[in-house]
Amino acid sequence: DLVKMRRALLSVSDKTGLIDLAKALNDKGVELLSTGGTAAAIRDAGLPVKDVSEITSFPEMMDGRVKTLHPMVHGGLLALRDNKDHVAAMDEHGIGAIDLLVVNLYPFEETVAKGGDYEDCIENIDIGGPAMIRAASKNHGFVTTVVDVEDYARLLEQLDTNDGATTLAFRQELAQIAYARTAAYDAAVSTWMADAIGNTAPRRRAIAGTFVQEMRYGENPHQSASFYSDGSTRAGVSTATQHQGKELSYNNINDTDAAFELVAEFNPKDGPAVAIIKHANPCGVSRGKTLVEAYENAYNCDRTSAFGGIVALNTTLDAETATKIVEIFTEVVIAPDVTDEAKAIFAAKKNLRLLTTGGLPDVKSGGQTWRQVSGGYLIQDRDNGAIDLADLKVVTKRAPSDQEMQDMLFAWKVAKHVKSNAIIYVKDGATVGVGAGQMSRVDSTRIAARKSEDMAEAMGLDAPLTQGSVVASDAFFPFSDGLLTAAAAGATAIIQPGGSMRDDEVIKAADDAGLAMVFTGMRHFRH
Ligand code: 93A
Repeated sequence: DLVKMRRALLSVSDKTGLIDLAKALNDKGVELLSTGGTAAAIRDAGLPVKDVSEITSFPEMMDGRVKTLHPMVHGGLLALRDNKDHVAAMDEHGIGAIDLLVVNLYPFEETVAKGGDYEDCIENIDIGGPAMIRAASKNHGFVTTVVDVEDYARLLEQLDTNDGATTLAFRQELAQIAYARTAAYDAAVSTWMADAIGNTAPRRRAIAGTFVQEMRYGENPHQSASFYSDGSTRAGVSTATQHQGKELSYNNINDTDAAFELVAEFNPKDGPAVAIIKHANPCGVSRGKTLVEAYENAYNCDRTSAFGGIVALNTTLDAETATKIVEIFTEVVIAPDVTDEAKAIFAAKKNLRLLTTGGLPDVKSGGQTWRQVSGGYLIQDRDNGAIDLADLKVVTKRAPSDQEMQDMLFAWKVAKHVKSNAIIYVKDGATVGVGAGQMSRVDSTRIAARKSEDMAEAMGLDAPLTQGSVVASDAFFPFSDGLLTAAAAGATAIIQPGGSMRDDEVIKAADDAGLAMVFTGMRHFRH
């Protein structure tokens, strides 16, 4: 199963490592064929190379749209060398076998990422490259396909150990990698087009991504893991710049994403906001007159859980806030930007990862989210649902005060980012109790209230901060028990979707307890 490399076709947009590879192949006596720009680069380096246009007897034409799409190329890649009809066809038409294909594609993803216009993106859809990659990979019994600069060294190693040949196992592995590349490439094209034409329906979408990095491990050390990009340029953990600290882990990426998407709910024009996340759920979210005040209030919601958390800010990290953050162990801090002073303060904490994103994601933007289940993928629109004052329906005798309204809208935004069943107590623009991920709503209500009691004790307060708070529930209260628990903890107003069979019972309980309650008509399950 060893195939000796005699003739190679090199056609690369990214010329990194090209000359070293061409030199090494030439030294091993491999004949080099190449397309315009690649051939010119090889020739400039003083190495012999034949233009593909010479073997096709056609010039590259139509701005390079047609350069390798020719039987002299595809016959040379696809012919089965052990099939006498194929060999006869090669002889008849003077087609020379191509044993090695080295291609990397027009930089479509990079063009999209750079904000290229429609025409630009279209021109950067590579046609000939994927056609050759798919042909050569199909014929991996005889042909070696390299699509990634990273694999040049491995190819040369193979040739060194096998006297200028590659093994079948190696060619199979490279073919598998090659098809992953063409699949991801076309998926990127389809995803870009869906966005460009405004098709936001989760139908007939390509599910694929481009490999970015391998992680040390997954959720647990016995699981391997990697990160794939879907080509999105959304401000967030996947497009952020890391300034210091170890590489992000699987859990870090997941939690940092949750943290930043949550804090982005709060427009910096309305003041600074901070979210602290543990295990993808917030353990404190707050606004503040200053960023440091927002951080301290978020921290005071649940100091115990904040230890080892992820901190997300909706505005530039300043020195004062940085000084506060480093008082406890924090895994990751993510912010749109950072001041030099804050950076210097963080520099002393080697393990703390600092990420900046240059901006906030648009929480109202569309797009899809998807998750895996056994046997397939579940795809849905991103939960970009939002409500404002006009959407709220007051259902109790007492209408909420302005302050209660403000806090309820704040709590509702947080509820969207808390695993169901989600219960969030908020007072003066800060969460004071978060109940997450419980199977029963009343348990979430109890847990959040109990945690607030613990905090009051730890902080030496007379009463828990849930006294005089408002409560958001991500879905309706099926019974009045949850609502009564919240009232017992001191809540004065409730925001919830409504829509339960027992709404009447729940509304009556609210009225009896003197609570104000509003219905949103919208649910925010998050599982
Ligand atoms: O425009 S294409 O789709 N038409 C082709 O026939 C073709 N053949 C190779 N693009 C084509 N390529 C691509 O050209 C390769 O995939 C590679 O990315 C690029 C190399 O061009 P050059 O050698 O001129 O720099």
